[in-house]
Amino acid sequence: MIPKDVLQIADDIKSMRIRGATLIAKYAVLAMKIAAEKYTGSDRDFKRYLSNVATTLLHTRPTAVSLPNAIYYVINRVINSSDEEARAIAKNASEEFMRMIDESHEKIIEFGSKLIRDEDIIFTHCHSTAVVDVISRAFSQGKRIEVINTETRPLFQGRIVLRELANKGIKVTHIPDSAIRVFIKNATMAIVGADTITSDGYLVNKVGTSHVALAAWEAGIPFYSVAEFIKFSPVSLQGGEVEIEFRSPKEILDVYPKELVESLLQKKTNFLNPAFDFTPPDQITAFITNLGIIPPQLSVLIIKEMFGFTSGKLQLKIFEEPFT
Ligand code: RUB
Repeated sequence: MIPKDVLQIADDIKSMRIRGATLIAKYAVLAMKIAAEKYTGSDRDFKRYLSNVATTLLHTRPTAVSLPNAIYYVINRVINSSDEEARAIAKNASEEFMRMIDESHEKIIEFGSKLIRDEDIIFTHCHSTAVVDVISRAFSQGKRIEVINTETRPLFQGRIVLRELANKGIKVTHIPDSAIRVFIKNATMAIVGADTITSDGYLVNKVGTSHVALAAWEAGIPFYSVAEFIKFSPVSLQGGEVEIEFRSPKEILDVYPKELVESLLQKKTNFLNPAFDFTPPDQITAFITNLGIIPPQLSVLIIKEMFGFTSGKLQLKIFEEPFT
C-alpha cells in the first residue's frame, strides 16, 4: 500500500498545489524518501512497491522532465542494489538528489544574476522559482532593475511573480498576455524558466513563452532561460518526444459567467487549454545552467555531463515496464 502522504504529494502535483518544474522534482524525490521510510513489507517486495510509487508519481503531470529525471535517479540506484540494501539506498539517493537540486539552483542564481546589469528592465512570463531567485539576487546586489511580467492565463501564475518581487521592493509592471509585443520593446532582456529542454536545444515552458521569445527576437533583446540540469531531457537524445499537457477547459471557463458557459457548451464550441509550448533554439540567446551559460545548440553537453549519454535509453526501459 502506498502511504497516504505519498499519495497526497502526487495529488498536489496533479492539481498544481505543487507546481513549477523544480518543486515538482523536489517533492517527487521527497515522496520516494517517505515511501522508503514508511515501507513495512519484506525486502523481497520493496523494489516492486517502489516501482508502483514511481508510476503513481510519473502519472501526475506529463511535460516537465524534471519529474522523470528525479525519479530515475532514485530508481536507477535501487535497481542496481541488492534486495537487502534497496530501502536504505532509496532513502539516501532521494536525499542526495535533493541536495543536487539545491546546489545547482544556487549556481544558476549566481550565473543568472551576473548577466543582469544595473538599470536592466527584465521581461518574464509565468512563475519560475529560478527566475524569481535570479532577479531577487541581482536586486540584492544593489542593481536598480525593473520587471515587466504577464498575468499568465488561465491560472495567473504571473500574480505569484508580481507578489514575490513587489514584496521585495522591486518595481513590477503587470500586463495581460496579449500585450507581450507591446511592452517587450520597453525591456532590455527577457528571462523565463524551463520545464524541459531537448538535446537539440528546444525549450518547453509555459504556453506563451514562444511568443515572448519571438517578440524579444523581433525587438533585438536577449532571451534567456534559467535551467538547472534537471530540466534537460536524456530521453530526447533517444528520439523521445515531449508530451504537451492539455489541462481541463474549466480553467479557461472559470472566469466566464456561468450562463454564458452553459449556452456555449450547447453550441458548436471547442475549448482547448495547452499548458506549455515549444520555443525553437534559434530564438534563444542562451540557457543559464548550473554548469554555465550555454548556447541552446550545446544542450546535449549538459545531458552527457549530468546524466551520461545512455541514460535516456535506460530511462525509457525502466519506465516502460515495472522492475523487481
Ligand atoms: C511553470 C513553468 C515554469 C517552469 C520553471 O508551469 O512553466 O516556468 O516550471 O519553473 P506550471 P521553476 O505552473 O504549469 O507548473 O524555475 O520553478 O522550476
